[in-house]
Amino acid sequence: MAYNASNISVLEGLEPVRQRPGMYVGSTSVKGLNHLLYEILDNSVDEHLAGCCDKITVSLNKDGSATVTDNGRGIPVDLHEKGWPAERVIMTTLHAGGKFDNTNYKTAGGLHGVGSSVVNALSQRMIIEVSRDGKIHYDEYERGNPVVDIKEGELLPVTGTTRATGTKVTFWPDPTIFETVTFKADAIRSRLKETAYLNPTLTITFTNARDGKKPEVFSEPEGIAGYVDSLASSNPEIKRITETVAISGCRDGITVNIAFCFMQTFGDQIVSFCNNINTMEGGNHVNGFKAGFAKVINQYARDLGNLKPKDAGFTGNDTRNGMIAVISVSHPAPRFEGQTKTKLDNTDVQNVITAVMNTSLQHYFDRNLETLKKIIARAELSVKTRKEEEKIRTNLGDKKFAFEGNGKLARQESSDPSKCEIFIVEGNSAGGTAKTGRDRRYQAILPIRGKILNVEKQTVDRILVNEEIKAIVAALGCGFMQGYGNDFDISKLKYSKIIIAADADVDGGHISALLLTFFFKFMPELIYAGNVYRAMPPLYRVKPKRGKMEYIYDDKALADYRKTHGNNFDIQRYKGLGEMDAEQLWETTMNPATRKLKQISIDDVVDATNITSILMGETVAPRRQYIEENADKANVDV
Ligand code: 28F
Repeated sequence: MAYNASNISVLEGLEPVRQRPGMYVGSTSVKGLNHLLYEILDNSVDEHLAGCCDKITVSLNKDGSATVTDNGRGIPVDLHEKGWPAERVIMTTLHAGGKFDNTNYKTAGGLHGVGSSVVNALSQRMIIEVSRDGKIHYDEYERGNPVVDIKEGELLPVTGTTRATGTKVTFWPDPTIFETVTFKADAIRSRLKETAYLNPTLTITFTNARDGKKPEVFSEPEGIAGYVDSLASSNPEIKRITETVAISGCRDGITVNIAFCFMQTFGDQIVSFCNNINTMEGGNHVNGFKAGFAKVINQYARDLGNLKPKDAGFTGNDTRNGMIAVISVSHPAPRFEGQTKTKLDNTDVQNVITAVMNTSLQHYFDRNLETLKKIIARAELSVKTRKEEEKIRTNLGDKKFAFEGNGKLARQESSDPSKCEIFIVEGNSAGGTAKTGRDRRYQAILPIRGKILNVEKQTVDRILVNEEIKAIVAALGCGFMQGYGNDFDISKLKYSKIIIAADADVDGGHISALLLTFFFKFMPELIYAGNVYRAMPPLYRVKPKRGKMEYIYDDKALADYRKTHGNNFDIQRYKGLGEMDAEQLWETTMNPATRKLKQISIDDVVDATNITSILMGETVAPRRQYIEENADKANVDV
């Protein structure tokens, strides 16, 4: 079709997206691919937030496309002042800057539809069907270019009549842009579940045509209280202390919903959102909640006599010992800051939170004294444990809270961090082979006793704090948590790459998940700075009758290999790194020229280990649990 002048100007609008997709969807990996779906989903959620939609369906289709439908009002199709249908303008005009280039256009309601033009540009094909005014209006695009032939001033073609209203978008991601066009269904499921918790009157139905299972319905009328309950029941080893408390409030157009409960463990787990966006780096809503909660608990503790006038008050941490909380804020004009644009920067949200604390929370405690007393008792326990820590630190004298190694580290020769790598290898056998196979000029090996992490049902922290963590922290040389004269300082890191080399099996996955959660919880800067990697050892070694031996790294690659080699080749499945000899380990997993490494990003950690185990149960502050149980021994080696 001949594009006239007005099309050209609109067309140019999308060109930057295809030139630099990473600016708009973060990456062209499966994460960026899933992000396309989330952009479309967000538009339907915005229609829900506008109070006009209560059903959304998401389906991954057999032909690789994805379809999202909502029963909202339907994208407007009347002519826009540019002379084109509003839907066409929305789908072909690039709105305020890219999501990932510091200008954040995501808000609740009103601005919806802004992400769909990005999806359009990055899809080899996209079909829009709008049910509105009794008709189904149809539009279609290829790589952002309209293929439905209408002239300026004309309306979209109508392909049917309907009494329903809503929007249906089907898109085929562009394989020339994305490394893969296979959506990651699990990540989508957890996103839909999270969206359902944050929107209690919304029902989301998910169909994955590829797995032939029946549709899954995500509907969480309990809202974030249900979210807290699901987090609380995710670690069966940890018992619940209180029921789930739900409080809320609204002021100056800002709505705050908070739910929390207390568990028999240390540390807190606070998951926070603003306008359905996971504010992973926290922000003023989280800070406001922490400060407000501590103030209320201290006030009650004094009123009830738990704290004498001369006593110091509870610290914020004391009052949140074992807390699980979900904070969901809706804000008309949010500002996201931080390294990954997931920190809420608005200050006006603080006084709304304080108001909620001083009314809704106090009303609850006044009517549920038992719950309040349990929380105060947790705070008192925390103070007692802290005093034990003080005692231990003083009898440690001024000796730094040193993490001495356990003698298992095979150091490299160079002392230039920018060149050095450390392999944290699971299992002593693989550790030995790695020491032999490595390039000792730059590569250090630290074997960790993989199996011990899976030993019966001990909580991880008590195990890790004794052996593995001390050895890892000592080897990295950049300190640990704040406090104990050993503060984390990334500038002291001795390695540019920290490579977790674990088996590709379930145990290996568990080990690397635990190490990732440890790094994420106690040394997140290592992940933000991109220092953490996971070695991706091959799963198979294949040798055709005639032809050279090859390494196969995943089942998809094996399927492809079978397509070209039929079945006439020998195959060896690697169950663990320990099965390789030094030469193979070097070739497949350590040689920078041939190995495969996966650089760990923050969402890998979230995906891989499910936010729950990161901040809860398995990786609570290791020292506290250990000291709490061993405080009576004189020379506790913390
Ligand atoms: C499957 C994806 O995109 N749903 C959408 C609407 C509804 C309206 C709308 C969208 C430009 C910026 C106003 C309808 N009637 N699902 C979707 N549903 N966009 S996207 O308006 C976009 C205009 O805001 C809508 C009255 N007001 C708004």
